[in-house]
Amino acid sequence: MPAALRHDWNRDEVIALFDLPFNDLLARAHAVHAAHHDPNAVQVSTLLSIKTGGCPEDCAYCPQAQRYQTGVEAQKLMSVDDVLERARAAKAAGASRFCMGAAWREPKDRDIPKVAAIVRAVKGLGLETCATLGMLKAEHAQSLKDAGLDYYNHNLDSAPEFYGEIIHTREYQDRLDTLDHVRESGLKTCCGGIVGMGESRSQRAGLLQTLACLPEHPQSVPINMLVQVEGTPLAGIEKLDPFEFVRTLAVARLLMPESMVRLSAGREQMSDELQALCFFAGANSIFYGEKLLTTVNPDTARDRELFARLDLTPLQLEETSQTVHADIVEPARETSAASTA
Ligand code: SAM
Ligand code: DTB
Ligand code: SF4
Repeated sequence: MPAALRHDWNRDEVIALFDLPFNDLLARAHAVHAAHHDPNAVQVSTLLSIKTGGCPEDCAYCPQAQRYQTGVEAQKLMSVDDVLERARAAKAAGASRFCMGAAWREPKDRDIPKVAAIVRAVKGLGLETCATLGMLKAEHAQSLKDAGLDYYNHNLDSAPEFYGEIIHTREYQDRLDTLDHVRESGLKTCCGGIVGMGESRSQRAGLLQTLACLPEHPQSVPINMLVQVEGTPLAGIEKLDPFEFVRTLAVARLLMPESMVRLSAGREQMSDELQALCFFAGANSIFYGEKLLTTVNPDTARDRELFARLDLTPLQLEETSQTVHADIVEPARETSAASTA
């Protein structure tokens, strides 16, 4: 029988999980994964940057911060029609959730009705909706919920004691406050972080410990491998051992058994074999589509083939199960059959 969810992890307990022999950790994580989820189903979201670049914040990893010379051009908020066109394409390609990102510190009052109109239109296509717009006030969270938003993404990004080395323009507590507003409005929470920013194992444990000790486990937990972008302060930093990334996913699965754990940014730089290990360790969600916000994601043909080779199927939304996963399975099986014939 699945164990009760815990919210009282201490740091040493989480570090002890990281310190398990790799195979023992993966075996335990996979057992918990299979007890709570179909281990052959992966939730598929498509990401769109609806307002790109020009951000006043100083997040050391981010290509959209105005102060870094990364070549990302600042753009205005996209129109409802332009977003809808991209959402229709994402749905046709097999995504069940459409995630919209804006390079804002926080939305202004005047932005909320515009984003609400976008959310309403995308929701009308029968897609789940997610937005990530920066810090959020309680009344803004409520307006977005009323417009049909399902999830709000706001990451803790790192352990509390490492955060100050990465971001100076807002506090860890600001993030926790936004998460309170999101949860209290009835929105589902998507919250995770980034690894490979020069943090220690104890600090990776600290990120996961903080996530698991929130009043509710986030329904969706994106674990991003830092995508190093030229011009950002973190470009050129020593790369994290990929097996340590797998350990991070496995520990996330053990701490938050019912959450969807997303193998998030960084897949373009990963081998198929590494991604397969991530799915075994408990990852059951990805971003699908050739772009994340500003950086490259694996092309859809590669992902379709990977799903076919690993016998993975996209998790379907119950109410739209007949329509949402049109392309992602069938063409891949043909590709795979052709390549193994
Ligand atoms: N501006 C909003 C905010 O920061 O809350 C929303 C968009 S922001 C780009 C969303 C998340 O993307 C960040 O919290 C971070 O976790 C992730 N991210 C940004 N740049 C990244 C990178 N180079 N590699 C991995 N993850 C990244
Ligand atoms: C999340 O945790 N990762 C996504 C999504 N939430 C918004 C963003 C990844 C961004 C990677 C860098 C870029 O493409 O700009
Ligand atoms: Fe701005 Fe978000 Fe990038 Fe930070 S992560 S610089 S807040 S867009």
